[in-house]
Amino acid sequence: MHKPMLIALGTLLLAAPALAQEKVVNVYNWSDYIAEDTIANFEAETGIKVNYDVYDNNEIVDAKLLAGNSGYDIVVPSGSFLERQIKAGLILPLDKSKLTNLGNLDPAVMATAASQDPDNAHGVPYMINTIGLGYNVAKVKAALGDAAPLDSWDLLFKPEVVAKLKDCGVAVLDSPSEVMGIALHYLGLDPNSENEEDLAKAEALMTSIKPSIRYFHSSQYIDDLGNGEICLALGYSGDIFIAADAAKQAAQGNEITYLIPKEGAATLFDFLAIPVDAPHPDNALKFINYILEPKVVAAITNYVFYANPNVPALEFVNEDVKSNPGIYPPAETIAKAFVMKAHSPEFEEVLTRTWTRIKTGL
Ligand code: N2P
Repeated sequence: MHKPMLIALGTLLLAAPALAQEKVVNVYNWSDYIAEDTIANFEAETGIKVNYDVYDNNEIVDAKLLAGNSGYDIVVPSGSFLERQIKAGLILPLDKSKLTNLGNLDPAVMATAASQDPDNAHGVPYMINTIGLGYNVAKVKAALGDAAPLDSWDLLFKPEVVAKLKDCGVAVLDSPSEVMGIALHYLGLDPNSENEEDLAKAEALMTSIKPSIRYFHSSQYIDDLGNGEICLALGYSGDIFIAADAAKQAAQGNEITYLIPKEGAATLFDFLAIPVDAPHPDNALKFINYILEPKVVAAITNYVFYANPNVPALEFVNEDVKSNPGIYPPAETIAKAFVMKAHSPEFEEVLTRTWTRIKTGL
């Protein structure tokens, strides 16, 4: 063979894998939502390098997907957001022939998920959350005495109650659709209402407790609750358990409890999904299939305290996690819980303006 041909062949061989698919996957996930070694284990097993970025708010991902060319191969939207993203053509249908572990998922969960992702065509349920209240037992009892409504959303939504917690610190998720949905539910209204009068009532409720809220943020409360900086947070179930665990490890006398209020909590699934313009969709499928392995997802649940819908994974979930009703809620809690639905893009805009008013007071 002549030398130039050899060079040409070499170039071709080098270029071929890059064209087929670079050994890279770009993952955009919630913060504190994976085990410490998941990524390293996946890289070692597949030789695919993971670029891993995190966020703590659905709206951020939504905006990136809408803008297009996010560069991400995997995103993890909550069901209500995924529902709208699918309708907007932003999510790639799954090539299920590549997802050999899909049968591990609980058929009941898949049936529920299909209400947001028709035919389960676009998303793989990853973790199940409730949204409730986390509180510092001693601090809240000291501030409120025996009258503390320790089983109810009143802890946050009654202005005269939450005012007594202002000094020990109150935090609320910076998540307009979820928090306003919960406020509507507390008022006895439809949490998914798009009626502007309903929204005005929820806004009035939020404004009435606003003077007692130290900040709106969707991940800062984990550390702050854990180290006693704040005493009450409206937050995601697993994050509050992470705070509780950290408080226990630190042994500084802070005991954190997670409360699913008796009036009912919001419950949701986050889904692994592939953006329609993902640069490495085949690697994304490999990543999803890896997460669907029972031991892999069980290790994540054990680390971040969110329940997963993978049936054979259950035997690898630690006993104290499995038996914790805040992580794997009993049927009666699920029955009282409510699910967020997708909002119309028009209502999202109204909601965003309302939320800004609540936060800034303007
Ligand atoms: C993880 C955040 C939980 C996912 N820190 C929110 N749906």
